[in-house]
Amino acid sequence: MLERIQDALQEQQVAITEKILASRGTSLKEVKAKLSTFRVEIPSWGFGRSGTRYATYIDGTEAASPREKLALAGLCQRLTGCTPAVALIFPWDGDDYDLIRKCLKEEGLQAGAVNPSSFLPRPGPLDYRLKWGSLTNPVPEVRRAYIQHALDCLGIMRYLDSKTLTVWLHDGTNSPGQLSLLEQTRLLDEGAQPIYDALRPHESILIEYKFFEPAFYATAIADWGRSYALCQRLGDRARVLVDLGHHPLGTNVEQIVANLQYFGKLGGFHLNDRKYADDDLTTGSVDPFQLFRIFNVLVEAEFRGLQKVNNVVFMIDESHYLKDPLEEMLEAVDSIQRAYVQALAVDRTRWADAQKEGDAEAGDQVLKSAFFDTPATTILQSARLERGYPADPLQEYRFKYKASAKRLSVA
Ligand SMILES: [Mn+2]
Repeated sequence: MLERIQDALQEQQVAITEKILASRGTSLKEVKAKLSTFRVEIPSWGFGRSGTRYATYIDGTEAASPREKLALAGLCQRLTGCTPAVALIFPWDGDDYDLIRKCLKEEGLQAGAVNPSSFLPRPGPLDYRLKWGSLTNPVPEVRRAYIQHALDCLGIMRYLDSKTLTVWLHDGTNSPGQLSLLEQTRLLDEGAQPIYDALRPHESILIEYKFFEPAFYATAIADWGRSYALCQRLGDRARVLVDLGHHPLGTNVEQIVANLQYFGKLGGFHLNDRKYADDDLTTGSVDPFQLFRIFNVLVEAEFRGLQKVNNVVFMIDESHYLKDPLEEMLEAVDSIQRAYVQALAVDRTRWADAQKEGDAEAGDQVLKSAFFDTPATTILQSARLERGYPADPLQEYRFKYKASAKRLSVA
């Protein structure tokens, strides 16, 4: 009896949803079709335990080896059907590339973007001297060694069937006298060139920017302008990576996204949320409306024929010292899909009319209505069930898998 009432209620909800979407110029079928091809990469580093600046609180349940991390990534994909690729970082993910390839295959996953790390000291020329940077290091031997590391990562990328190299440099200075700003700019442009030149036609490089940390005076790639200039100089296959937390507070991130798309230089995202600086909090946990505004630009860019949403690389980049890493990942995926659904439900005709009339109030009502009044939960649950995935992946994990999570993480 109860089940029948629930089914009837669900049917009613779906019928209302159909009506709402129709009134906005789209349909449930169309939104579900978009959702079914939408992909988010999850990072191997997102399954370890992150720390604060003061300590890392290991409780023994976190995944440590690549095998353990990829097992959780596999579970994430089985629960969401939306995360088939895993972004990797070297040398953090070790040097057993055969094992990584084997584990990816066993879990039904693909390799996502490959990240060379510029910041981890290791034996050889990339030792403690990395504290002066990688490509902008004053020591030529260190610069050459970092370029070689990036080229080695291109080799790993090909071995794992990935097509994207993602570069973030920790380079920067901590005081005005440390390095000439003109020299820093020259070293960056010159150092990045041989890495770009080694790319094959179907491969691309995404260049991430961040305005401070670990350097506190002048970061080598501090903002989207510097990343854009570098990509422009390198060539077509170099594009900008936007990490949502890497901006000064108050920055209009969706406007940066729009500009990059207009100029054909948006490569992808590192998705997370923040309150103060590069906080790496769960995507959509602090400001879901910003996430919606960004997706609104992405959907509009596709609508205008500028760039398809599926040609943007979406990667989660969060750290967590409190939440269960997989729960956090599932929460993030849900928030990202939700923002996409809300953006798909923006009434494009009504919004365009409001803009032509100069009616800011009507325009805002169109966006607010898409954000607040779209039955996103019904849409997401119905789309997931239709594809054979749990309606609520986070609850499914908490109540069906969590008891065995420890076993999974030490398998
Ligand atoms: Mn990032």
